[in-house]
Parts: sequence; C-alpha cells; structure tokens
Amino acid sequence: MKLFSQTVLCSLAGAAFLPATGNATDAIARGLADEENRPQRYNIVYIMTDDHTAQMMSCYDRRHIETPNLDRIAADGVRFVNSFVANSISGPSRACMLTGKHSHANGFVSNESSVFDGSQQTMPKLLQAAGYQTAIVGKWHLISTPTGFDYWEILPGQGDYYNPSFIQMDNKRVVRKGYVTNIITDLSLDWLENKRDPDKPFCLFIHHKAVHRDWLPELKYLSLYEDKTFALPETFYDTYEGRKAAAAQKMSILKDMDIVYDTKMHLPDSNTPLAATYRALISRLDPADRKRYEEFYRPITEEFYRRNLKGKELAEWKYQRYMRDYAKVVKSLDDNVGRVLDYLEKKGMLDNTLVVYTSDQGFYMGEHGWFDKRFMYEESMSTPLVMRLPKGLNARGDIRQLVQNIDYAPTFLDLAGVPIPADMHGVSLLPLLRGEQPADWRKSLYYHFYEYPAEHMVKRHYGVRTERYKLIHFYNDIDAWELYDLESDPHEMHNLYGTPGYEQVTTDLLQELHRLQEQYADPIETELQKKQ
Ligand code: SGN
Ligand code: CA
Repeated sequence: MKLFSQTVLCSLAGAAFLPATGNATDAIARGLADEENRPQRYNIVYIMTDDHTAQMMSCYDRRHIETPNLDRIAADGVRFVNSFVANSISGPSRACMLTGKHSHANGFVSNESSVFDGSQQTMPKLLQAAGYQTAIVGKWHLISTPTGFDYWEILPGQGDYYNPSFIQMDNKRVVRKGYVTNIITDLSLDWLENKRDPDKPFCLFIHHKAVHRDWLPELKYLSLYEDKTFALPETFYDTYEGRKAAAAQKMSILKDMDIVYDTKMHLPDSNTPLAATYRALISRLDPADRKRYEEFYRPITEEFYRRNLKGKELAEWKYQRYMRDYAKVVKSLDDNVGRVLDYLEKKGMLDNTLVVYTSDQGFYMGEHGWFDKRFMYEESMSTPLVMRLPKGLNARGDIRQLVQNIDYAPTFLDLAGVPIPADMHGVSLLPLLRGEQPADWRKSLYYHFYEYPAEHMVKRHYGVRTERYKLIHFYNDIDAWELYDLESDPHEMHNLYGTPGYEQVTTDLLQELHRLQEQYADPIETELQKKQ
C-alpha cells in the first residue's frame, strides 16, 4: 500500500510535466485535496499467541523473564492493564475476536462441541468488503475452514511444535520443516513481501501455537533458563477454602501435570496417561534433532527418578520444570515478534500500521497451584494486550479502562473507517488509542465459560467484573456463588459471598450481571429458571 506522503510526492512529481495552465493547476489542487480528504488507511498486524500470559512478559511483570521485543511494542505504544477475555479458552476466544460478539451470540461456546459458522458476519469479511487484503497464518482452531481471508495457511487443530503440518487454501496438507513459531513468522513475512496486493491496506493475523501445552522448546534454546530458579507464586499452596469449583478442577501442577508429557521425564517404558502422546510428538523431530533433544533431557530424567521426590518437593520440582520450558518457548516467540517489527521498520511501514500483541487468554503460572486457564479468576480472565500505534494515534503508556477481546473487531473496523455493525457487543478502543478519556466508558465486563464436563474439569460459570469487584455463579452440576473484592484480595482467596456487610455490594453486582445478560441477550438465566 502507498503511504499517504508517497502518494502526495508522486502527484507533485507528475505536476512538473504538466503545462502550468490554470486548469491543470486546479486539477492538481483538486487531486491533492482529494488525497488529503481520503481517510488514512492504516494497516493492521494482529499477533495472537496461545496461552501466553502477562506474568511471562517483562513489560507486565519483571519477576520471571525478559521479553525485549514484546516490551518494544509497549514502549513505543500502549499497554492495557485491564484487558480481559469473554470466555477463557482458545476457539471461543478466537470466535469472540473475529465477530466482536460474546460466545452465545457467535455460536462457538466450547472447543469440544462447537463448529464456527463461517457464513456469519466477521470483522475480516467487513474489512475485505472495504478494500482491505486479509490474511491469517497459524492456529485457527475453529473447526470449519476460514472465511473472509484472501490468504490463509493454518495449523490443523492445535498443531505441532516440530516439523508441523499446515492446511493450505486448497485444503492440501503440507509438512513444513522446522520450529512452528519460526515457520508461522516466515509465512507471514512472505505474504507481506511477496503475496499481497501492495496497493491495498491489509490486516494480517499472525496466530501462534506457542506457548500452548506441552511447551516444547526450539532446540537452540533447550539449555536456556536451566540455571534459573523461578519464584513460587504466593498462592501456590492454595487449599481452595470456600471455593467448591476451584477445589474440583483437574489442572493442578502436583496432581494433574503428566510427568512424561508435561515435564518430559520420559523413559522407554513410561506408561503415564499421556506418555504415548508425548512419544508421538517428539518422534516428529528429524533423527539428529531427536537425539539432541533426548540427550538434553536424559540427565535431568535420570536424576529425577533417582531422587524419588514426593509432596511439596515434587510440586516445586514440577513447577520449576514447567516454568523453564514455558520460558524457552516464550523466548522463540519474542524473537519472532522482533522479526516482524524489524520488517515493518525496514519497509517504512510502522507509521502506518497498528501492531497488536495479545493472547487467546491468560494462564496460571503456578497461581493456586495450577497450569491452564478457563476460570474467571484474574490470571485467566486477563489477557496481555499491548499495541504499537501508527502516526495519528497519540496515546502512550498505560490504558486503565476495562477492555475485552470482543472490542478488537469494532476497533479494527473503526480504524479502517468501516461502520461498526450495531449487533456487535464490543466497543471501539480507538478513542482510548487517541488518548481520550471517555466519560461514559463501560464500568463492567461480562464473562461466560461453558466447557464442562471436559478436560481439566472447570465447572460452567458466568459472572460480572467491575473495576473493584467480581461476582461469579458456577452452575450445571453445582450452584455456587463467589464474590471477590479485588482491591483487598487481588488473588481471590477469600470468597465473600454471603458474608455480612456485603449485602449491598452483592445486590448491586447481581443487578449489573442481569443488566449485562439482558444487554447481550444471553439466554442462560431463562435456561436456569426453566430447569428449576
Ligand atoms: C488441549 C490440552 C489442554 C488444554 C486444551 C485447550 N491438553 O486439550 O491442557 O486446556 O488443549 O487449550 S493436551 O493434552 O492436548 O495438551 S486451548 O488453548 O486450545 O483452548
Ligand atoms: Ca489458548
């Protein structure tokens, strides 16, 4: 796409060859005025990773690792400090992002039971209709084939880290050699450089598989962080008092993390529930790489089985392994975000491009003793969100307003000058990116998680989060309410529901919850009433 300034320069250069008659001068003046009136057509590069949480990004949290390239985005732009998802799980989160609607309205409520209806209105389709080129590379995870994209190459399902298969637009599968994060970036840069129409603005979605379970590192980073001891989160030994749903989950580092699949302590005769899956994953490596990989983990494995750890010692040992492997996978991600930024910079495109970095949800890095996500608790309802802003959008630093992944679609449309459809639930973040402080900004967010019974056994729940409080209702095979004061209890350890003194807060939050369910037309309350 031509930058505005380049277009003006071309018009001026052309003017030198025109006779300097009054008419010609008028025509040039008219041409310039048209150019000036034409809205700026910004490009959008949307980088979404999988399960990458703010605790593992140094621009949010300095305890664990450095992520210099992600920090570059925040340093040159904005960091959202109250950024959330509507349903903390992959497919549903992606569907919210594409449609600007909550799960019940876009129809993709759960990874395990939904198929995305690709005939519905989506943000990429609306951008396409407005003359944008649209492309997506990487994890898609919506079962049906992508619609609304001029170009796509996606991973089947969750995809693989090593020598991954991709599905191409003609539905052919190809195996690409290498590490998935590098390959997704290569394909994205190749589209930018060679495949798109350079005269059109574009919206490119770079969807990484990293940092999804089971955290398989790029081989060159196998030894990284091996000398580091990660600080244990305060809530690591949570006993879930007063929180029945939290006590019922199956995502405990100590109890549910598979010693072979997750922590890579593999022996030829290992027969844990996920040992065979693990063997299949590492057998994707070329023989020399597999040898290198196995040689790296062998001494760690031998020592682990020799020590025969139990209880707290075992829990903390598993936590350290988890943190190290996850951190290695983030390192490759950070490198590759750097490659995209460098490319845009080299091509002079940064001034005209919005660069977004986010994840499909947050993740537990040992908080409450957990890995995984799903719960409406802070670590997994949150998602990191940093943006590098093009010229003309002047916000810098932290944005504190409550934002949600249903806002991305309206934001991108607004940025492209496309009207935002009235049925979208999200709102445009553009005023915030311009540095405005809208007086009527939303004061609460709605959340609804459906995937139960299922892996990790997090019960169905919905709730409301305001700036200070959170009210959650777990339902289906349970009927339990939880209330948190995030100011006095940021780690959500004390369920205040039913505690004397909180009657008014509870009534107000219930009212707000019902208002949101009505506003978004979530049929859940009616369904629950019918059951009673
Ligand atoms: C897989 C993982 C789960 C994870 C889900 C959903 N198990 O099923 O641990 O919660 O994906 O993740 S695994 O044995 O296959 O690794 S999501 O981010 O795609 O929603
Ligand atoms: Ca995810």
